[in-house]
Amino acid sequence: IAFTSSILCAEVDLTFPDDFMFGAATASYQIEGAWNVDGKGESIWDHYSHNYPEYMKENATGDDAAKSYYKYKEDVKALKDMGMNHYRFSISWPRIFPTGLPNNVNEKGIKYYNNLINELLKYNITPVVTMFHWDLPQYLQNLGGWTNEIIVQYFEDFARILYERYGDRVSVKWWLTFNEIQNICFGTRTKKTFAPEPVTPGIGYYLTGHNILKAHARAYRLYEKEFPRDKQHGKISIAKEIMWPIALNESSECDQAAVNKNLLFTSRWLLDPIFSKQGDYPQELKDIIANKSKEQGFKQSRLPTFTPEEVKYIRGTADYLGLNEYTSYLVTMNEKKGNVSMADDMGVTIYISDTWITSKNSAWLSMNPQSMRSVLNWFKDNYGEQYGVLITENGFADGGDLDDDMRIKYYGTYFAEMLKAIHIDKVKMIGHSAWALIDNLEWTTAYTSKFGLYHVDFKDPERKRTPKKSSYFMKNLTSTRRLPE
Ligand code: BGP
Repeated sequence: IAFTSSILCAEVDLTFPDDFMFGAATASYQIEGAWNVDGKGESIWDHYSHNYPEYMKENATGDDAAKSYYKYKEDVKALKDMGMNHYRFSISWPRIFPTGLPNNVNEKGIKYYNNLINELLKYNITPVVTMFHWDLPQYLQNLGGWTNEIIVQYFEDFARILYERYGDRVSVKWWLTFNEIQNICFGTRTKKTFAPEPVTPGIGYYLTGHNILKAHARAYRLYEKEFPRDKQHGKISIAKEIMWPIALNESSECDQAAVNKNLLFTSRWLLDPIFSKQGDYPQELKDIIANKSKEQGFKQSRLPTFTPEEVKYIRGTADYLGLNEYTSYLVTMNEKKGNVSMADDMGVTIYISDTWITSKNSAWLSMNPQSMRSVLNWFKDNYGEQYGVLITENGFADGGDLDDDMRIKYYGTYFAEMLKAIHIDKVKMIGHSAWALIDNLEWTTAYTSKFGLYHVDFKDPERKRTPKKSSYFMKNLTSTRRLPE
């Protein structure tokens, strides 16, 4: 196995702590298929791929995807064969409530995830359950989706049924309310690559984040109130994506400021209300958006406000941090005026360096292992060391080869940086979930980029799964609990 961790790890203990959890991740729309089977309702991704095929890469759909709805036992077997001890998967809201409204539970949908959870528990694999990984019921989108506050109530109702039906088994104790909040807000961007269809930029974007923060807090508080922890022992968080910004010119103060501004608009915006001591949006963010709004002739800021009660209600609603950490980008200041958009509010331009190893199969992904250690330290320095971190996603895209040496190199170097964070920087780490367990529909690139530890033959009606070389790397890691020299 081509591997370079020895160089990077010379100064660090290569052993993982005993309680470090190894696992892999997927999401419902990306793997399940069976889009209209057994009473499942239409999701925004079904709607989008069926109605705007030209916006999907190669006109793809997730109608069948990797057929995990039928093949989940094989997915669990893959986890078992790699010695993984957790599986991060998501629940399709329209499979549970076909319209998203809480008055019509689809028992067949409930049963599918019950079967999956039971299969995992059979092999002692801990479920890490994401409640929402982007496949919103279209019916709720017709009400305005995340921009309509009524959805906060419906999300709470959805969370309740999940706690009721799946939280009973003691092992279902890791919950994530939302996957990548910022990306959900971007779903409302004007670029036609992402469901749902665009809503007003610079307004819908902030409104989406605002309502999601409220919905997240509702699900957290509901659990506290109705599902006493002495019975369910659960831990709840969100999965936040953070791409690590690096100053284009390290010695330029202006570029350093761009780093902070980028973090403010991409991460602190959504993390501060939950994780900071004072709660609420950062003052700096409020000021920037208020000023821009005023210049643009708005009577009030485009950033919605929380009441003091809401600040208190949202603050502290996480028991750990779920972190999707893939890569870095270079940033430089770019003050623009005029446009009502988050990009212009932020005023930072993003580049990928041509000296980095990039993935040919992804527009945004480069191999930047130091981003892992940087993000982990940034989080600890900003929000305190009490929060353990579960890497909820991390992985590399290629064209799907079984000999996936680049993926092995990626994981090796990222794990090395994670070990530095654990042993040298004393970051509290819970574990790591590789994206992805199997090849799947990757949103904007559909079936043209592959992240799986297992290959899926999408031409085969049976969707044959085959372990890639990286799956053996993982197997070695889980059995030795040590990075190879
Ligand atoms: C994250 C998503 C995953 C997964 C991954 C790979 O943003 O949470 O669902 O898709 O990125 O990215 P992409 O599919 O854009 O290549």
